[in-house]
Amino acid sequence: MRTQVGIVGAGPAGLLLSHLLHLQGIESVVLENRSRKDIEETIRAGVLEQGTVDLLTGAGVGGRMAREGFRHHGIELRFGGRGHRIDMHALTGGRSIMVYAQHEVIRDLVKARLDAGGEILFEVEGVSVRDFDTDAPSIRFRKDGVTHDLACDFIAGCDGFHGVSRPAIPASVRTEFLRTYPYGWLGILTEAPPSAKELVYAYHERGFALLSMRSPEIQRLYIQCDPEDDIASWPDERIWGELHRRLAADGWRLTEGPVIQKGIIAMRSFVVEPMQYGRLFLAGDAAHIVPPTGAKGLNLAAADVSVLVRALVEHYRTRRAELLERYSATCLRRVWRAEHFSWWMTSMLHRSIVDDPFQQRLQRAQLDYVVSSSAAAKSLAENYVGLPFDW
Ligand code: RFL
Ligand code: PHB
Repeated sequence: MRTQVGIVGAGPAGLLLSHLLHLQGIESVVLENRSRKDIEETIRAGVLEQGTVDLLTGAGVGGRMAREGFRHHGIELRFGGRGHRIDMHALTGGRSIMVYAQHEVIRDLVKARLDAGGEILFEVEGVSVRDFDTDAPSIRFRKDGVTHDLACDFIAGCDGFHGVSRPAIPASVRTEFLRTYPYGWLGILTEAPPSAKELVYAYHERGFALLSMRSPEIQRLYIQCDPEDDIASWPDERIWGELHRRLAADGWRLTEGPVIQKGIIAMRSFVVEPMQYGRLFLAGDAAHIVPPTGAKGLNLAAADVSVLVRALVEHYRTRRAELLERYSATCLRRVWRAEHFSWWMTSMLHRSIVDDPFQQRLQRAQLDYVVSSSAAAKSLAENYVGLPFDW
C-alpha cells in the first residue's frame, strides 16, 4: 500500500486534513481504530469559531452546519444571580460563533470523504508509525487480522491525546508541558428545549455551570464536579438540583427533560514541543489539550490542519520545505494563545475546592471588570470567537 500522506486518526483533525488535501489533489489514507458508528456518535465539542466555520464552508462541507447549526452573536456571563451579555459580534467587528456538535462535523466529513472515493479504514489495530526520521516513512497496522504497511511521504499524527504518534517521537527531542486542574465537568444531554438563546457561563459559590444546546429540542449542560467522582453518585435529581442553584437568575427558569446521556471529564492543559519530528507532523489533541471552558480544542485542531495543508501544498507544488519546517513554530504561537485563554477562563469561572476567600474576591473583581469595561470584554470576545487563522 502506498499514499502521499498517511493519517492516523479519524477525528476532526484527521478527517479535515484528508479532505482539504484531496481538494488540492494530494492523496491520503486515514487509519482509525474505532468503528464509523462509534466516531459518529461520540458526544464532545459544540462551539465552532468563525475561522473553523469558514474553513468547513470553503471545503464544501458546511451545508448542513449552515442549516442546522445555531449562529450566536454573544454569550452570557452569569454571577451574583444576574446575567451579563458579552456582545461578541459588536466587540469584534462582526465575528460570531456556530453551535454545531462535533459528531455532526465528523458525520459531514466522513460522508464527504467517502463520496469523493476517499479511503478511511475503520477498526484497524496495532497501529505504529515508523521510519519517519528517513525519507521513507510508513505506518504498520492490522486490519481483519492481516498486517499491512502503508508507505507514505509524510505521516500526520491526528490520533488525539491517547494516540501512538506523539509517544513515537524520541523523548530526548520532545518537551511536554502539563497542568492538571482539581476540577471535572459533568456533562448531560437532555431532551428539553434550550432555556436560553445563547450560551450561559455561570460562576457560583457551589461551582461553575454551563448551559449550551444542540438543537431546538436538546440542551447540553455542564456542572463543575470532582474529577474523581463516580457518575453513579450523580443521580439525575442531584444534577438538576445543582444546575437550578448554580444557573439561578431573577425571572429565569431552567427547562428540564429526560437525561439521555451523561459523563464526567477531567480537565488539563497540555502542549508538546515541537509538534513535528522528521516526516511526522502532529495535529490537534495529539499535540495539545485545553480545558473545555474556552471551547478551543476542536478549533485548534482545525487551525493546525490549515497550516499543515498549506505547507504540504507548497512542498508538492514547488518542492520547497520552508512552510513544513515552520509548521511547529507557526502552530505553537496560536496554541499558546489558546492555552492562555482557556486557562484564564477556567481560573475565572471555577470554584476552588478548598475555601479560598482571596481567590474568590479576585474572581469577582475579574468578572466585574470583564462585564463593565469594553476593553476587557473585547479581549474576551476576540479570543472566544477566535483570532484569524493567519494571526
Ligand atoms: P480526537 O477527536 O480525539 O480524534 C482522534 C482520533 O484518533 C483515533 N485514534 C487512533 N486511531 C488509530 N490508531 C490509534 N492508535 C489511535 N488512537 C486514537 C481516535 O479513536 C479518534 O477517533 O482528536 P482531534 O481530531 O485532534 O480533535 C480534537 C477535538 O476532538 C477536541 O479538541 C475537542 O472535542 C475539545 N472540546 C471542544 N473543542 C472546541 O473547539 N469547542 C468546544 O466546545 C469543545 N467542547 C471538548 C468540548 C471536549 C470535550 N471532551 C469530552 C474532552 C467539550 C468536551 C466535554
Ligand atoms: C458544548 O456545547 O459542548 C460546549 C460549549 C462551550 C464550551 C464547552 C462545550 O466552552
